[in-house]
Amino acid sequence: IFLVTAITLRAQTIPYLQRQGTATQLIVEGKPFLMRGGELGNSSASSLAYMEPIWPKLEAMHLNTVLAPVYWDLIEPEEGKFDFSLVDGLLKDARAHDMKLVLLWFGTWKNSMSCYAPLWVKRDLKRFPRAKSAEGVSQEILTPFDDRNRDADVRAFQQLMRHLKEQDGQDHTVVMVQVENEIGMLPSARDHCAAATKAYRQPVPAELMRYLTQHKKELIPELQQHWQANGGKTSGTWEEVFGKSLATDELFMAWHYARYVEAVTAAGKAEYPLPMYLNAALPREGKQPGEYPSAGPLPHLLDVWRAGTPSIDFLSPDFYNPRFQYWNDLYTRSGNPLFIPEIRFETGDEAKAFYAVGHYDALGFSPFSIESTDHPAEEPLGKSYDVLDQLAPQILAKQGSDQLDGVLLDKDALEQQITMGGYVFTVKHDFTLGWSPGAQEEQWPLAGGLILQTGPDDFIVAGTGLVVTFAPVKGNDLIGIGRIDEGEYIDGKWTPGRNLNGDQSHQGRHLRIPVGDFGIQ
Ligand code: N0T
Repeated sequence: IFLVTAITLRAQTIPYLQRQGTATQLIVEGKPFLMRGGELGNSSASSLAYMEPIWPKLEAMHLNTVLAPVYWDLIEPEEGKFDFSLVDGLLKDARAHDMKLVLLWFGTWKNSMSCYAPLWVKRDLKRFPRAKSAEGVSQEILTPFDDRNRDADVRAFQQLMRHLKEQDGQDHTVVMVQVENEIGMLPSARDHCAAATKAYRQPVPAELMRYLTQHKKELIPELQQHWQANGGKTSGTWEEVFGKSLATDELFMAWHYARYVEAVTAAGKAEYPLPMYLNAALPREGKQPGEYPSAGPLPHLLDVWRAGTPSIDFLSPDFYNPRFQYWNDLYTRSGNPLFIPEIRFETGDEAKAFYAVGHYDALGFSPFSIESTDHPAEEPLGKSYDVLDQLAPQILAKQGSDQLDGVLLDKDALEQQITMGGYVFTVKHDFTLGWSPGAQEEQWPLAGGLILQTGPDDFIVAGTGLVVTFAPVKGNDLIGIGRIDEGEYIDGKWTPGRNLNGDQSHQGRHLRIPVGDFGIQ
């Protein structure tokens, strides 16, 4: 009886984050959960009928998680009168298709703007004041420098989380919540409304100064430099402590956005404490604050957001520019777990998914506008997700350890080495084999995969477009291939297909998963 009770209680715990070695994992129903996700186009979830033909597509691509917006204007059409029919419909349909949901709170800010604020907010410029540009022009952006804006969002988000607890507190269909969407100030680095300028002339808040002082040794270098370049003062106005610059404007703005978001998040978590995170639009190179959506949860502001939003669990990048490794490296500093809530849905995602999960221990991966394909069964992403689905128990068991790693290869980065279990694995792009059919092509698809150690001399290689050779860590002893089997995990059980030898292993020289194949060996 005790055992049964313990299991029942365990199954009823709300999803939460848990450290495993150097990784952070999402625990759902007591077990780690790898999100094979996709984000819906912004307006799709506003109609359950529109969603109907989408669900089978998501299933065909082997998703287990859908990122779907909840729209403030639609759930609170009149102040204080809530309509959760869309949310309830989404919960019901997600359950029917065996999908988990990550809900995106399109509240005060959506890609900088306040387009999802209800009409009763939009219309009342007096009660709900807007941010202003440096030229004093009002923007369709609710200013974070007014408690009435914040409190309106707080009340709505609170109701949403209370409703989720009531409707989903047992089922746990919703596993995480994103608070707001791509917060960022435009077209100036900071808000210039009167309240903002007043706040700007105040001393830097003690909470931020305390955080910076206490974490002085492990601050991200960009912030450290910005602070130290001006003498590293521990009190004074924003200009006294950080100097007068666009970067200081941005830092100031980030702090105030963060405080607003913290109030919203904390109020929501007090109702129903699901893991909550923020996402950011990544700036293009060479842009100054104000020219890109500024002051959002960007890597150079990581510590400011950490200090300002203790209730937020992690910060996440949205990928619409090509520097995948660069931004992931920046986002995984000082223990920030990686989750990719958005990435342009395009060729190459199928390789990046393996890399994110294997190399960065990502919580999940989620291309944007996931329903936009007409051929879901042929999508390469779906083939990766199928492999990740089969391997999830093994991957999740190894995340955070040195028995799992990932690779990402293209024409500019043809090979990568991984040291694991006393061996060096050299992983090359399949097209580096001159006889590979695509080797002569101008464009090479991305190749990617992961390696996982299952025993002293046993490894799993999974992915697409890879050729792997083996060497000892030291010396020049001969390291050979004992045996290679391809196969599948069916209901968690390894089911071998061919034994790969002869030409398939280049007479024992390498392991290969050709471009176009998605395999487990
Ligand atoms: C994303 C999506 C959606 C180098 C864009 C990306 C989504 C939002 N914003 O379709 O609107 O809701 O989070 C902004 C990145 C701009 C492209 C930069 C090109």
